[in-house]
Amino acid sequence: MIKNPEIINLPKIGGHDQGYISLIQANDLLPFNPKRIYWIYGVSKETERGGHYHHKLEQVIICIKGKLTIKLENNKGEIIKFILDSPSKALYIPQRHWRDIFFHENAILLCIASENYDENDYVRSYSEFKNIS
Ligand code: T46
Repeated sequence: MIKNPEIINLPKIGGHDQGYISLIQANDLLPFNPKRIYWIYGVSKETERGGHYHHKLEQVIICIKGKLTIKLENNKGEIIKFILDSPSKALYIPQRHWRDIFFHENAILLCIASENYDENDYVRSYSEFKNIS
């Protein structure tokens, strides 16, 4: 089972002319039981979102369209950058990572989340995040 941030290569079924199906099944590639799915779209050209940390939430993120650059920082101050530029790739984000998400033009982000929305799970101040590290 995955524990660290990691790109997951998803199945890609189909072909050049008919197109493709990619998928994630709960007991297969998904390292948690999903409770919430949301998607982010209509983000202006070259915009950054995120800028927070979650105590408990785990996520799998897929870039359905376009390209995302995702920068993660863990409690030890280690920073890793990932590029999602294909709907057949997913990024697993464990708990306790600060994230900055850069949306390149017209990107659409799909998130499968382990918990329902809870503002108390967020740390939105970078200095507060560094203090709990
Ligand atoms: C992450 C990226 C990928 C809700 O009311 N319900 C929800 O389920 C969500 C996700 C958000 N909201 C509200 C809370 C805020 O007032 O929508 C507003 C923006 O939410 P947030 O600051 O979480 O948006 P992002 O795009 O910065 O971050 C979200 C996730 O929270 C985050 O964990 O990795 O999407």
